[in-house]
Amino acid sequence: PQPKFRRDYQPPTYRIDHVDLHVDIGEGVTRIGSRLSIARDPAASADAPLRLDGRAMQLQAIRIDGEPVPESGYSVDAEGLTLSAPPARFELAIEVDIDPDANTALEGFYRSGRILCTQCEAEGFSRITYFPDRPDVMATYRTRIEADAARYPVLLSNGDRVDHGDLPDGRHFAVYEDPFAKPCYLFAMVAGDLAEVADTYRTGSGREVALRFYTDHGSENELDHAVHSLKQAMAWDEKAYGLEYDLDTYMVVAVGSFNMGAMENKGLNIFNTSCVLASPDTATDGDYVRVRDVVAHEYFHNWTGNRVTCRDWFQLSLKESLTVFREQQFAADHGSPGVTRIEQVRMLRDIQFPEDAGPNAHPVRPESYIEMNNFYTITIYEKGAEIIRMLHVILGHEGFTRGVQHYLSEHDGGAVTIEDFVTALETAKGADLARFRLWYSQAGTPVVTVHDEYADGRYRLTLSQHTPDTPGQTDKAPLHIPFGLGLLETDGRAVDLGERSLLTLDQPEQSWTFEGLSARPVPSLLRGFSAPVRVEYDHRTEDLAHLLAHDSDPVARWGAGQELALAAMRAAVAAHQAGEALPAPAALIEAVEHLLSDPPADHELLTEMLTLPTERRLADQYSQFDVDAVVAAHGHVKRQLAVSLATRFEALLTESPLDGYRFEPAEVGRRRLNAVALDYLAAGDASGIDARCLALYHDADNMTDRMAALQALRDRPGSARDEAMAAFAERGRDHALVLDKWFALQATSRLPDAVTRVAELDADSRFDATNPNRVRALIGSFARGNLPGFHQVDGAGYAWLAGHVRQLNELNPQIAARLVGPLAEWGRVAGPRGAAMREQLSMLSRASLSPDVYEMVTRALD
Ligand code: B3K
Ligand code: ZN
Repeated sequence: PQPKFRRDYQPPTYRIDHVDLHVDIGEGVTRIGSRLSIARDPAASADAPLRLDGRAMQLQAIRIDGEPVPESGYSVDAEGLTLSAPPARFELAIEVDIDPDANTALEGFYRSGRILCTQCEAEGFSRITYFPDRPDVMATYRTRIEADAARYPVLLSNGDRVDHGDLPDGRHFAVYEDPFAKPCYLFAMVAGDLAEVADTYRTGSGREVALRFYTDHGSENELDHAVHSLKQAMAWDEKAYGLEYDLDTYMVVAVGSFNMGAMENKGLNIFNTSCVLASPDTATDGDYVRVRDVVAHEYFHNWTGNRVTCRDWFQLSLKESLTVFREQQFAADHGSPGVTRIEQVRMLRDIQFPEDAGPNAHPVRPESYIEMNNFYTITIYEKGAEIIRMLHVILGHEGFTRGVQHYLSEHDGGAVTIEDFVTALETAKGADLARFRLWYSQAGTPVVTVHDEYADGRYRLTLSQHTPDTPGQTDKAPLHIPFGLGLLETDGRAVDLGERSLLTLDQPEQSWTFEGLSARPVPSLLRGFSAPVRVEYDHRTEDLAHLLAHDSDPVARWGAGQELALAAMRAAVAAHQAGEALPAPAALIEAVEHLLSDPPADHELLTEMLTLPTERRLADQYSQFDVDAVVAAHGHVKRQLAVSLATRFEALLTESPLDGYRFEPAEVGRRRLNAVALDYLAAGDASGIDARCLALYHDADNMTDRMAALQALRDRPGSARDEAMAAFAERGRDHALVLDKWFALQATSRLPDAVTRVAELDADSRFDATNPNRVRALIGSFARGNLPGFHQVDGAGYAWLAGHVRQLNELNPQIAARLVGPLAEWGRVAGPRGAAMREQLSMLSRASLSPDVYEMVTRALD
């Protein structure tokens, strides 16, 4: 497979203004008839060929302006169809046959259980019909679907239904029109026997929008939260950005087999059930948050993505990062802003930083790709959103909001670039973002090194920056880094820094001096996580304890606790490697005890502060990490904390209210705090903990408490665990998402013989390799969430994963490619393990691979 390059972009030679689709769903085969209104770019030469993409389809007929095209007029290959010299303006009619039942890749038109549905982003439309499958070809669509009325009573496509009726032989049809020109990746259709939940929303300008949610019969009672979230999102976008919804209907369909979370098709979103269904009995508080935020995210795409879309896929972050940032703003307005931010920072550090330091490091605007689906990464999404957040900080809230509004009105209906976006913000605000743009082109996490000195009332702070080399990129230029700063006095009060609470670091090295201080201040660095950088500073332990006790910035306060814990864990790693007894984390215990004696009122914030850095974060502290030492050190610090503060954790536990589950901040905070306390009590082997967890499991009236009990029992062999797990499997019998949780618990359990256990599970009749959620629950959770199991010293975990990559390479290349990631980290794993991981990759590289897996494997081996 050959890569595509950003620099090779050429505008389309032919425009397609309108698409008329006739979809005839039959037994096995589906016939797609398309009529395309096409016009050549006046600047192009008269003999310019027209290239249409198309895969996995059988061409049945092709006509230009009603006349069959002779065989000499076109050619077909495995990737598409070329018309040698079509007229300047014409109507092209094509008929193809496709087979949704044979489509296990879940791209294009495919079956999910009893539902037929589409997924076109990034390049799935060319599995439905021949078409220029690129986002800068925008057309209006009219779609007529016909199918058996009993099997597929509900027929949906983008826009408004303009006609429908019965046909002979028990068939029926529906016609949809979408008045907004759109790229084909936003096309969608659905056919199935679906339950509907309907509601309405009145926009600020008084238009009534019909909201229709669809799901398999039996789960319609799990849609209330998503419907409510959608209305919140619609209202929020009006208030925050002045943006209203633009069609008369907004439809959402839940499907059980879906490669990602959800898809923002115009007027007809398609969702993974995991991101739309929620009920107290089946979804945790975390799931409720995710559903709310994904529903909002897809809705926000209607402006940032649909009304203004991407010129080409190298610009993916244009729509994704801005939409993620808008989602983050929405989330902060509907929960605890500090906690939402802390969770974003945790994810960046745990997952994005390692990606940016490994073989898959790529700029937020990549220069090349082989398979676009491989680029829906945490870097494009979350680092991209951090770039938008920095723009928000630099331009200020008003300036940024006006800039986005200006961008949307200037480019409405267009397919544009990241450069167009940055320019629009510059124009609106009159700012110069020349150096800032480097964030889009340079990969790698910048390191900001901090030095400070204090004498005679003067505090001098020096920041220097450096971005490490990444594959294909060396010698990076200094970036424009907004650096949030606080200085705390000995009594915990903050020095008033005025404008200098936000420093601009845009040189290799810069210094700032603060005068008139009565004592050496404690620096609170990178407040709010104002830039996606690593900070290197030789923290004093007492400074960290001071920040944990007093910092008014929740992110820096939480971060200080994380640093304290990491220091304790690093000391334990060193001792483990030296064969010495692991030291007691005295400073950490003291700081946490102090915290618990005067805890913040926000229970969610307290929970974050009590949650230790993950093993991943600890591993990320080393250029190469020692698996055994990391696992031992992490476990040791947690146990020590648990044992020393057992009575404190005990005191945090509270009873659930008797009036049932409510998804509201105070209750969420209470449940989270309970869960973390229970987790510590289990880690510290508190007496009676098993019985207590089992009782909580049985008494719980909601999934959050039930999961807290199961998680605490997960690594504890014994009858309580067995009983709870068996009861939970039983609950999952009729609910796929619950059973996914059961699989994930098994896969992440630290009980011995992890590989044997997961291998048994994939032979279990409930495992289904064609269902991405189940694959993620078992295989993804094991490879990413079970450090000792995956890295079992005989290499069995690596071999097991590689076997699944091989199997999925045939079934679902997109999912297979995602599972290469854990093996691609081989360079960071010390000792023979790293070599064994690499060996699995090179064996994979000799197999016949899909472009998706090929790209990930070759990058990992480079
Ligand atoms: N835009 C989709 C993701 C499509 C992924 C294609 N492999 C969902 C989202 O970001 O909202
Ligand atoms: Zn998105």
